[in-house]
Amino acid sequence: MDLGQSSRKEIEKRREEERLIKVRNELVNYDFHAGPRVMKESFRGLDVDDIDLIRIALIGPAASGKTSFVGTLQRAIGETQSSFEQGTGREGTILLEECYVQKGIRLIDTRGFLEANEEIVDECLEIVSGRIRPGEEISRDYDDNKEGKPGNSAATRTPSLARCAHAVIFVVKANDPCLSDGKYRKIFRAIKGNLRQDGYAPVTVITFLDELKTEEHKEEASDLASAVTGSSSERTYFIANYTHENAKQSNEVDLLALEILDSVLLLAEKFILVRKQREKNEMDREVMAKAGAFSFGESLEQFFTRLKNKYHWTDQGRLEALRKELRRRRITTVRTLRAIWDDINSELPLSIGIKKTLEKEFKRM
Ligand SMILES: Nc1nc2c(ncn2[C@@H]2O[C@H](COP(=O)(O)OP(=O)(O)OP(=O)(O)O)[C@@H](O)[C@H]2O)c(=O)[nH]1
Ligand SMILES: [Mg+2]
Repeated sequence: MDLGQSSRKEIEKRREEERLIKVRNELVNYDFHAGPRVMKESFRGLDVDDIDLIRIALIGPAASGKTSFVGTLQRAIGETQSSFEQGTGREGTILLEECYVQKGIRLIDTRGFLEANEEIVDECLEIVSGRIRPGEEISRDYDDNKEGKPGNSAATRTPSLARCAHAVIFVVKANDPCLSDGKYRKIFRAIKGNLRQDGYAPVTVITFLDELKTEEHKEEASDLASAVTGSSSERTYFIANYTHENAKQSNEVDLLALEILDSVLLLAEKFILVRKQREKNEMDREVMAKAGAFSFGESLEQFFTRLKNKYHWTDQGRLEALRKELRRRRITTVRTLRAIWDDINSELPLSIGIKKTLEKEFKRM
């Protein structure tokens, strides 16, 4: 290595260290109420006092590295590691565990799935919605009794937004043969479809990065994982977890783990925003219905009618498809649509003209 190369490496190393210190500092001091990642004004008029913790659920096949990822994140942020891998050859996590990351953030570590069946979809939804509580066993008695359902007694409780997960991470192992044989594709699609309706936008974390030796292997793993979990490449991350065998501190690992946490926090906040807005709309509607009055403020329907007249939109089919999709996602106000526009617009049936017009109108607001 010549001198130029070695000093370039030094500079890169220093930059990485500086970035790590900055990101770690921001995350250690993260406080949803005092300084959320989204603009604080977005929450104006919404009561979020009940959200005491941001909860992030980890979901994925058995032995994909969920518990190890919790431990990795705890180490990366500078906390004492309380989560440890269970070792290979036997099933690891069985009880649902809420793991400390920092004062306002918890990771929910779950029981990995061994097979792909419909009950797993229900189980994931029960966990995410908070109907299975930390410390409870993730019961799979339907394995013995096909009539049984997961969650049993817990299914009758309806937890509040403060109790449920606010973001979801799918954890898959790079080079897992089950990713390429299609076993999990249907199950992830079903879970994701249900989660999306509830307002979640899951990300994917691919573990075992240390076993991907070349960029091509990495790309291949990313494509495979995306095809299975349905997460786009921007929402797919890699990590080489700390394990008993690989326990040496690494700035690169710490930085990767913290950057994942950072982007997931933003999604969690957007989820809270959308759900709180929905709750408020429902409450407003109830009040209005009782008072027998029309709604004040502009609903999405009124907004579209106004724009249709203003811009002389003629493509009724496209507009109707867009309205239908927004109704399906239960987005009913202009404010909500505007807040999550950047995240969802690529998934909406939009013509270039409608997209441009909407963005122009959002800018004006
Ligand atoms: N090389 C390598 N090994 C890993 C990585 N992540 C996890 N492991 C190993 O994979 C095995 C399973 O890890 P766990 O963290 O227990 O997996 P899990 O998803 O929590 O498993 P369940 O709780 O059974 O669903 C352990 O032997 C870990 O040491 C990684 O990034 N690289
Ligand atoms: Mg585990």
